[in-house]
Amino acid sequence: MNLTNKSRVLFCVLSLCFLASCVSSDVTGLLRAPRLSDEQRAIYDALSANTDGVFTLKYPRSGDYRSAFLIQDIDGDPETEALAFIEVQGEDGARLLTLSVLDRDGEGNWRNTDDFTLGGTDVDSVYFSTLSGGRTVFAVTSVLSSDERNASVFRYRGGELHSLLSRTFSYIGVGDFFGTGGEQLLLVRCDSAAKQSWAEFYVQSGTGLEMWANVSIDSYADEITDVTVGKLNDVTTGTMVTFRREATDVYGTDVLVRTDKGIVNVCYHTQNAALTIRRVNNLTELSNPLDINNDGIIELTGTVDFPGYENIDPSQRLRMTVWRGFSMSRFTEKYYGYYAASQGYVFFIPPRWQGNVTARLTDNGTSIEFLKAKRIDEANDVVLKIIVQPSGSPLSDELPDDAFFLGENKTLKKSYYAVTPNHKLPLALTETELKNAFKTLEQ
Ligand SMILES: [Ca+2]
Ligand SMILES: [Ca+2]
Repeated sequence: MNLTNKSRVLFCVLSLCFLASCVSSDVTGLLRAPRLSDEQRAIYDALSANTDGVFTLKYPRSGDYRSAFLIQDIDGDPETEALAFIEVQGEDGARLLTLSVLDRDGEGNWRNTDDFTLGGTDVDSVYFSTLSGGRTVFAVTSVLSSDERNASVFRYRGGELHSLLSRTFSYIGVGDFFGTGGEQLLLVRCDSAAKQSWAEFYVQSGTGLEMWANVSIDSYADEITDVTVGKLNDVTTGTMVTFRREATDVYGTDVLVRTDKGIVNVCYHTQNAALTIRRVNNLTELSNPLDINNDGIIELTGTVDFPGYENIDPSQRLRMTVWRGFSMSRFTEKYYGYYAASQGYVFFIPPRWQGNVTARLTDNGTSIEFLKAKRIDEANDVVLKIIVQPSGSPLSDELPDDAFFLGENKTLKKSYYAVTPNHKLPLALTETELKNAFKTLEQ
């Protein structure tokens, strides 16, 4: 979005916030509103003329476009058109969520040209894209119920709206998902009853939309929680779809890449699937695919128990995150670590600790102690404690004088200190090892 459009949208939001409060009370007063531009007033009048003045503005709940009026060029002619989201009363008294398109006539006056009844009660979000075609198409998503949304995709040509697609979905996105240079529309759809999920990619064709690729997603996925697009290695851009399995605390990520056989899910029904499973609980946070070492390549994540937790109830197990790279259809381990997104940092387990050191949370979960493996209850074997302090506050009395400053997360205003109770323990880390292992996660 360029600055001009941004200011337009902002203006619409400001104006329409005002409009919304007046729409059912005093239209005459509204027309005298000094903040209403001539264009805004003309569009509002055209909408009123088409609905006998009985309508309610509906604001998209999320996304980049939050106004009930969107002024955009949607057909490729030099002029802008207006999309309006309103609720009107149908003949049987039902409330109809309606997309109304307004355009200028030959004399430059705004008038309604077409309407479309969207399913559902509220507009969720709006997307504009050329979808690898010459001209803009747009998608409007609407809320059908608390857990169901519908996407409608349109093209506007010759003064008419053409509906190209209408489908329920779990996730919608528009972007260049595989580094091909053109944009696709992605709908991920989960049918948990049938235990089937799909990632459907659409592009524009001469007559409408065509499905560019359709890939199966994990059979147990029932909610899409994250979609990350990025480089998996020097030659591959992939789309990583993170899902929750059947409302449990188990999450996984399917990795979609473009091959000479088309778009392929390298995790589906392969051994790779288990490597992206994350089991989260009150002690273990969910880690999404991320470029954890800032080299431009995304790392995929999985979880494993810290040593010694194997026989403890799963809800009480502290788990390590494993970061893996992807190349030649295989995942390879890169790092193990304690991922503390809410505290704003990650601590990578040094290689000589692996299998030899476990961990436990202390101080209401804000601090972590690392200690010799299989001795979770032995306080004397703590080789490192990481303490989180609010930045800028006087240091806690509990922080020893020799605490080592690890870093600061300026976004979260937190500072991190390493305390090594016994430097003589063979597993104690040097300052260099500490610096290499610690990383803040700036938002
Ligand atoms: Ca136009
Ligand atoms: Ca990386």
